[in-house]
Amino acid sequence: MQSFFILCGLCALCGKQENTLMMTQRTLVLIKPDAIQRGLSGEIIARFERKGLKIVAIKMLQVTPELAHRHYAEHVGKPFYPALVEYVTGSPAIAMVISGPEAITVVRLMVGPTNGLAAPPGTIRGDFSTSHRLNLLHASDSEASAEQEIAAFFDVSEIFDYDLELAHWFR
Ligand code: FUP
Repeated sequence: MQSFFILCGLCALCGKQENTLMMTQRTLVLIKPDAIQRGLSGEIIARFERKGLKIVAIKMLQVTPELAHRHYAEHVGKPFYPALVEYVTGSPAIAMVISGPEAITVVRLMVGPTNGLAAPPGTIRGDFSTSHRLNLLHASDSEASAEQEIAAFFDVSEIFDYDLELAHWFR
């Protein structure tokens, strides 16, 4: 089997090449209105920070119906769609770009399955949601959607490129 030699995002810090398939990725996380109304945004952000992931962009915003429509385009026409848009546009949300090794997969694993009732304990939805719709947050599910969603929520000038000083204690 052919293996690829890929440099991880930390090579500039540690000065070594990592013989690993680990890829530094960026993903969009949207802390949705129910999480903010329930006072869970700090808990959610802290989980990503404690994991060793890096927040490279963060802001509060009111999701407009247009942005909701674009973000949930694949669900237009489904029975739950009107309630979904009403929920996500009904109160402010917090958008973040999170960076780290395999961040798209890692963040999705931390978030858990869509339905809070089915999400295992230890995941954010599993620990705090009992709802299919009010499931606290969104996280990109692929590289293509991460790229598209980051561009939809953030201008490039709002995304920061910096070194996490403690990175060598995480990997
Ligand atoms: P996820 O990727 O886990 O956020 O979930 P989906 O993209 O499948 O669904 C997007 C949102 O639609 C969910 F966050 C909640 C809502 N939804 C419902 O309200 N009911 C459903 O049956 C499925 C999804």
